[in-house]
Amino acid sequence: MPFRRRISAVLAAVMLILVGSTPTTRAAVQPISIAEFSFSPATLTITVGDSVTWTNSDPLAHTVTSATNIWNSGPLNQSGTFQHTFTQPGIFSYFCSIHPTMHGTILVGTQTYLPLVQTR
Ligand SMILES: [Cu+2]
Repeated sequence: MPFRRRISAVLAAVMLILVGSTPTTRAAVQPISIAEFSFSPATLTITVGDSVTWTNSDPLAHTVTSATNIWNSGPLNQSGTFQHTFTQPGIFSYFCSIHPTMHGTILVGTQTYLPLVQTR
């Protein structure tokens, strides 16, 4: 029955809003290592408000450069670190500007749809 279906859709939308507004987790700092010419993990899923800290373990410099010019670490020498906080949801690609074959992706989700992103 169409009317009941519409009510269900509205209820589902309200429930999503309630779930999304419940502060069940705090902002976290997530580590990514740069080692042997790769970012590890290469794809990282985080929540809006989380920060990512990259640490270069290689004996030569790398950068963490946003593909859309949102951030750029500049050269990080061995043991150098760079941190960025993600305040908007989205898919953020980055690379090393010294070795452009090095790529990484940060998936920034809200609590509402983060489980969908992680579903295999
Ligand atoms: Cu590099």
